[in-house]
Amino acid sequence: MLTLHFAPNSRAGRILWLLEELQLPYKLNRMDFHPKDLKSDEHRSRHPLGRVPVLDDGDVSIYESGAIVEYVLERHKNAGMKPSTDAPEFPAYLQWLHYCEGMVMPPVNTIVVQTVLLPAARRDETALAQAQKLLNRSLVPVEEALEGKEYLIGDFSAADIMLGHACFMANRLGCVTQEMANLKSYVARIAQRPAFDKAINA
Ligand SMILES: N[C@@H](CCC(=O)N[C@@H](CS)C(=O)NCC(=O)O)C(=O)O
Repeated sequence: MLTLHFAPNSRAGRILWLLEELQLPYKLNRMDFHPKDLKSDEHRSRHPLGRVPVLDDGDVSIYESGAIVEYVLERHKNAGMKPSTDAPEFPAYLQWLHYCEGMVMPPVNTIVVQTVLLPAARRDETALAQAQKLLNRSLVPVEEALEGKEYLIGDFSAADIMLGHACFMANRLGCVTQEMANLKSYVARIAQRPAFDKAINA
């Protein structure tokens, strides 16, 4: 049985969304997004930095959301959510899967720190403005890639689980502008998927 160590409003939602899309059975260890849970000895024994998501699968315990996505697709089920390595969409699939943590999430993290996590007195307007600018720039290629497509590589794939979730978060932070019309409708399309809805509201 798969066990997902989860906290709300976090990247753990990606894995919950994936498990729901694949209709795999799982147990959810729902923690609060709070140091009392995430930095406990018990959770640090699963993730040295006390972060989520972590997935347990029998003797296997794995962290890093992108790695967990690939692990589940390879070891359990992919239901067409990953193109085969010789498919023309495969390079774009890999690119967008990794673009999420590589390019989009670093400025998202800074924005969350500077607007939500830090007390007002310790916030840095310059760092916030830089991150907003960087996020906006990082989203431009995504906006362009979505032209004429419903999802990143055409059909829904695990690249959408990663980058689509990041785009949803960016939109929630007010960083997807009205001019980014493809991204706006992409985020709305994702939000309508029942599996996403279940994951985001867990
Ligand atoms: N690159 C990692 C990032 C994991 C991460 O930073 N998770 C955040 C939630 S989105 C977390 O657990 N933060 C708790 C903390 O920093 O104390 C992944 O994709 O899994």
